Amino acid sequence: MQKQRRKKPFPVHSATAPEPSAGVQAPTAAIDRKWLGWRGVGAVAVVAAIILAWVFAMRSNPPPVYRCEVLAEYPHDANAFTQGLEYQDGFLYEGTGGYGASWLRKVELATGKVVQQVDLDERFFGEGITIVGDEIYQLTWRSRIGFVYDKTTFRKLREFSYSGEGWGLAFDGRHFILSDGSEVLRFFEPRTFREARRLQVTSGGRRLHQLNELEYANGHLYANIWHSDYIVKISPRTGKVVAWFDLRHIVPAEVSDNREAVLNGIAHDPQTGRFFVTGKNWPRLFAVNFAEPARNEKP
Ligand SMILES: [Ca+2]
Repeated sequence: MQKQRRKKPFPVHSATAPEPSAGVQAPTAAIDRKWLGWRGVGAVAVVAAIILAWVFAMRSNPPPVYRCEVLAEYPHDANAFTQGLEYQDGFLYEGTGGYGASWLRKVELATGKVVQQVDLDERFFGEGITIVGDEIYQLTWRSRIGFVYDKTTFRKLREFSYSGEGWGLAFDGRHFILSDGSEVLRFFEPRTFREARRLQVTSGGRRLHQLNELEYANGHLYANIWHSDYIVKISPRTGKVVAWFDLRHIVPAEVSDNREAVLNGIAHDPQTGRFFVTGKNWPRLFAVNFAEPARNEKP
């Protein structure tokens, strides 16, 4: 609940303050009071103007929207309910969701061939994944348990726990970053998984809810928004969305009647600068360019 702020009164003379005993005010005292009164009104006007300017600045200047450029298309398993996506050295690492349909996979980019897979127990609904060194981290939706795997062997090394729901997961070189469907991203210490800070994400001054799969690249966070065909680019320092990327043109016709087959999954290839994106149960995966063109295309 938002606390209601009480306005602090300006330090002018109180109406109930005792009057001078002489009955007739000295002229200088009257001028002082009048002057202080005008000064109070002026101060209120200045404060009001500052607040209005701040509100206007927060509400205005929505971030630019860019149409995303498609560089290539690749096959994607339409049975994969994609919740986490990463890329390294020609291979995609994908975590999927669904009870009895959650797994972690290593997939050859060019062919879509699965080269390694570990299935989650059917009690768990898999969520976001991220790679840190030789390890892969995977969240679960509501079980508050995450799994750590050896990246080479896919052997489960250990588990970790966290509060709340797990949706998307990324690593910025210092902290894990976790989304949970709200507008708040939580940052966790890598060794202890203790919460280090929270970041509220806003776009044009408004809170942006339903943040889903994440990717950290080049000092920014990229996020899917659940049930949306857009990806946002977020400043991890301020939480402000600095750009929107329109991907409506890549949604496959095959999933148009499936409401849950939404755009989800972002992976960055630092060697080429391209990103890979796909969706839940999509038959295709795309290499795209998130570079911002010189000419802004408004939706
Ligand atoms: Ca990702």
